[in-house]
Amino acid sequence: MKNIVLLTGAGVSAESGLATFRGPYGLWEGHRVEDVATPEAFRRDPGLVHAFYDARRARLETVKPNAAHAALARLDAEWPGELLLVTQNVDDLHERAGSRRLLHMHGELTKGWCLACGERFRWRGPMGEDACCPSCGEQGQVRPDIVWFGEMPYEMERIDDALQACDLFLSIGTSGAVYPAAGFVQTARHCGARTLEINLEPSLGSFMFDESRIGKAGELVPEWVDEVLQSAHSRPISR
Ligand code: BJW
Repeated sequence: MKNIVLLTGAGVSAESGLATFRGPYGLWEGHRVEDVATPEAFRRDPGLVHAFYDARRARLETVKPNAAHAALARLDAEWPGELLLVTQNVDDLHERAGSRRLLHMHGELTKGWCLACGERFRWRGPMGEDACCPSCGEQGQVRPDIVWFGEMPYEMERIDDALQACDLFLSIGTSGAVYPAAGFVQTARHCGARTLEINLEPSLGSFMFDESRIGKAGELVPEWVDEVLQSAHSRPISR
């Protein structure tokens, strides 16, 4: 086993205190994510959509990475083969824990995107409807750099290449409700990878995995990382 692709979802950040999207506490002030995370919702009611992301950006400053983020960062540092951590999460807890081989397929809360000049830039604090672009100076054209429903997730070619080349695909803390991420297991499996999921409950695509470990990411991910690193250290990897 040389090449690993990891997919994370909201469940990996739940024990840090960030809400997941679906399930009993998955609503934001009565709105489903499908109703606020769309370009149509932003055109219809930009104030509502900015309020959703401004509240989550503020919350992000109050939370810390948990044991699952830390274990994945350790794996990144110590794994001698190829590794790619693809996160659907827009929080920055993986990078704060130390992960480097990481990409955010659904964008980042800490970035803005100017619809006037196309620039993307770091953003701290509230954005709101009147935000001014730090690049071109245009006001009211800045949106969160987030991939909404109907928009193309970032870096799909790089992800697809990694999935086709991986020996092990691990999905952590995601319900399997949103595509294309929900289909990654099929690509990896089709290309011969072993597939494992770690989730609090069986995901919608659970039947497609070779193995499911059911429980909290903060407990099961460090255990799994120990197992994988022990086996790598006892069996040198041929490159
Ligand atoms: C724990 C835990 C603990 C809790 N330990 N576990 C029909 C079929 C196929 C596709 C489609 C379709 N109709 C429409 C589509 C496409 C659409 C889609 O998938 N829709 C579905 C609703 C069906 N997808 C898209 O539009 C995507 N783009 C696309 O397909 O582009 C191609 C294209 C473009 C244009 C034209 C034509 C084609 C874009 C998807 C963008 C998703 N964006 C969001 C919001 C933005 C980011 C943000 O605001 O944060 O991303 S939606 C939201 O869901 C967010 C998440 O990243 C994403 C996934 O959620 P996740 O992470 O799985 O969270 P939950 O809450 O669902 O699950 C958490 C899990 O953790 C649960 O299972 C818990 O049990 C578990 N858990 N605590 C371990 N402690």
